Amino acid sequence: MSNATPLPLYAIGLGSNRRHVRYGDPRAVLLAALAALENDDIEAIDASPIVTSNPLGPSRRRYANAVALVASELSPPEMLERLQEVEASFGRRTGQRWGPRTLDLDILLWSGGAWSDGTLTVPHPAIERRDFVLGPLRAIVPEWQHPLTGRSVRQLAVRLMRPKPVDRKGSGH
Ligand code: A4P
Ligand code: MG
Repeated sequence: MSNATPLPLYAIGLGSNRRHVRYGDPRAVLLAALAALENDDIEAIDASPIVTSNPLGPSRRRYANAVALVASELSPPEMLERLQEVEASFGRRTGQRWGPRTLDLDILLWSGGAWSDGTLTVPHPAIERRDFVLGPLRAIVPEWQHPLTGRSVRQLAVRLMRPKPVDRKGSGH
């Protein structure tokens, strides 16, 4: 088989703020999820260190987050379906938005560019506001350019960390 055309790449965000009965604490959940992501259609290329942070939103449990770089020919909707299967296999409960979850998998970036179809938006619209996404992303793909703004992950991370001229409290997500 020829490898002339490189496979498209995806950056997948992983988050957990609940123990799993078998795998253990959120860190262990993410390590298990990284392994579960790989299959015939999805090749693992790299994974970031795991970071922990306070929850954004109403949940009170701390999160573990990481980013995986994978290669796959799946389309974004096919990838989303696959991620939702993995979430379900980890006992993800649906219902409460932003509630505690054993495993949350988001498509952050896709080398094919942008995708938007009503149920799926790629790049993930909240990337630029979330240090728990940009930190791990920067550790593995600092030069990846956001297809809509042309800014690299490194630039986005620097922008987010830069002190704001007016530090308004409770400015939302
Ligand atoms: N969807 C649209 N675009 C995407 C995409 N790029 N990747 C749709 C994945 N899904 C996407 O997601 C709801 C629907 O979003 C999906 O069915 C899909 O069609 P969900 O995961 O079921 O719901 P959710 O996660 O509760 O809501 P949402 O808005 O996706 O929340 P987020 O953005 O995932 O944030 N704090 C810390 N510290 N760390 C975290 O990881 N995560 C959240 C949840 C809140 N606070 C957090 C963290
Ligand atoms: Mg999600």
